[in-house]
Amino acid sequence: MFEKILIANRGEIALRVIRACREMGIASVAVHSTADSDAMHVRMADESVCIGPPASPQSYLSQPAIISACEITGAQAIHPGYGFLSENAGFVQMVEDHGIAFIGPSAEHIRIMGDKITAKETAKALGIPVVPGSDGGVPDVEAARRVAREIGYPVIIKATAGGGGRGMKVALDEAQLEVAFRTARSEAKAAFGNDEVYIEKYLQRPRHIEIQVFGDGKGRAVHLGERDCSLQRRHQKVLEEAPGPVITAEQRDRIGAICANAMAELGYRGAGTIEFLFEDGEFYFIEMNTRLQVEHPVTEAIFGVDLVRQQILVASGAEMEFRQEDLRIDGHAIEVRINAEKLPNFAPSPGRISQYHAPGGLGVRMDSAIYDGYRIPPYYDSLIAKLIVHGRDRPEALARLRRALGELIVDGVDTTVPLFLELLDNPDIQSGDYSIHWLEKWLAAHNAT
Ligand code: MV4
Repeated sequence: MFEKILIANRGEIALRVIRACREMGIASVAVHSTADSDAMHVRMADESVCIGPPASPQSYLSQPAIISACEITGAQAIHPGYGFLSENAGFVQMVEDHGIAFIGPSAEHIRIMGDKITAKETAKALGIPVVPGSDGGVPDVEAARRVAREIGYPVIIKATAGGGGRGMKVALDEAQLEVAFRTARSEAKAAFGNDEVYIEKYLQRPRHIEIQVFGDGKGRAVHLGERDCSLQRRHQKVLEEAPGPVITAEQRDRIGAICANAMAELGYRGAGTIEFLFEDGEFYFIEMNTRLQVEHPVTEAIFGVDLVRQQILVASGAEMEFRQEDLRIDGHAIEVRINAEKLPNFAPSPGRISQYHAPGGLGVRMDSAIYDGYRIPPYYDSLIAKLIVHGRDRPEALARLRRALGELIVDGVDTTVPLFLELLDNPDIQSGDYSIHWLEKWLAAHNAT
C-alpha cells in the first residue's frame, strides 16, 4: 500500500480524499495556489506544497509543478479528484513515466473515452446500447443528410471533441440540417480546434441516468446502480439522486450487468460513470466519465461503500472490498450542490463567509471545505458545499433535505440554497416527474413571474 498520496485538487474533493487517506493510515500531501494558502485542504493535509499563482493553468493544471511536488515530498501516488487533470491522458502518462501511480484508470482508457466517437464505438462493441446515429464522423452535409434520412428526424449534431454540452446543434427537419451541420462544425473548430462532428437521433424528453461502475484493472468489475442527474442548468448538475425515481429493479439489474461486463472486458481500473439518456424505458449511451464524480456520495450512501478507499486500493494493486453480490441498495439519497451564486442569474458570488453552520443529524452528510471567515476566491468554480441526505425511502430523504437546509447557515455570500427550498415545494420534484429540460423550463417560468 502507498505510504503517501498527493491530492492534485482543492476544495471539498481534496478533503474527501484526505479523509480516505487518513482512515487508511496513508499520509496526504495537499498542493495549492497562492490564492489557497488558507484553504481547508491545506490545513487538513499532513503536508502542503505551493505550486503556483491563482490562475489554474499555472497551478492546479501545471503538470510539472505537480510532479515536482510529488518528488519533493516523496508521494508515491496522485489522486486527481474531479475536473483539473482527472481526465488528462497525457498527464497520466507523465505521472507513470515518473514512477508515480495515478489513482484512476489507464491513460489508454481515458483517451478512448475522451473522444466521443471512439467512446461510442467502444461502448457499442462491448454490448452497451447506444443512440442510433452515424458510424463515426460525418464528413459533409450530403453524408449528414443520408444519415438523418436513415435514422429519422429530429437529429442532433455533436462535436467529437465536445463534452459538457458544448458544440451541439439540433435539426428538427431536413430544412434545418445544413445550417445546423455548418454551425456545429465551425463552433467545434473554434472551441476545440477539431471540427469533426457526428450525428445522432435527437431524444426529445429523456432523463440523464448514469451508471456507477468500478473495476480492479484485472478483469473484475461491478456496478453500483444509477444516479438520476436530470436536474441541470446549462449542463451543470444541480441536484442528483439515487436510486433513480423511475428506474425499476429489472432495468437497473439489466443495464448494470451490461456495464459491469463491459468494464470487466476492458480491464477498466477504478471508478467510472457510464452516462445514458433514458426515454420510454430504454437506455442510450452518450458518454463515459473516467473519474470519480462530484455526485458519487449519493451512491456511497445507498450502498454503504467508500469509493475513494476502493480507488486507492486498486491503484496500489490490492483487491476491491466487494463483489457484485455484496452490493445491495439501502434507501434513497439526494445531493444538492450549494454554489456561491446569486439568484436568479446564478452569477458567481465570491467573498468572505461571515458565518457558517453545517447541518447534521441522522442521514446528513455535508462535504465542504468552507469555514467561518473563509474567503471564497474568484478564480475557481463556485461549488462551496454538497449536502447529501439519506433516508429509508425518497419521501424521507426529501423531508430530511428540507430539515437540513433549514439548519444550514451560510452568511456573507449568496448561495443556491433558496432554489432548493423552492424546488422542494414543487409537485414534480416531490413525485420525481422531471426530464433534462425540466429545470430550465421551470426557471424561465419562475423568473417571468
Ligand atoms: C443528447 C440529447 C438528446 N439526444 N443526445 C448534453 C450534454 C451531453 N452530455 C449530451 N447532451 C445531450 N445529448 C441526443 N441524441 C440531449 C442532451 C442534453 C442533455 C443531456 C443530459 C443532461 C442535460 C441535457 C440538457 C440538454 C441537452
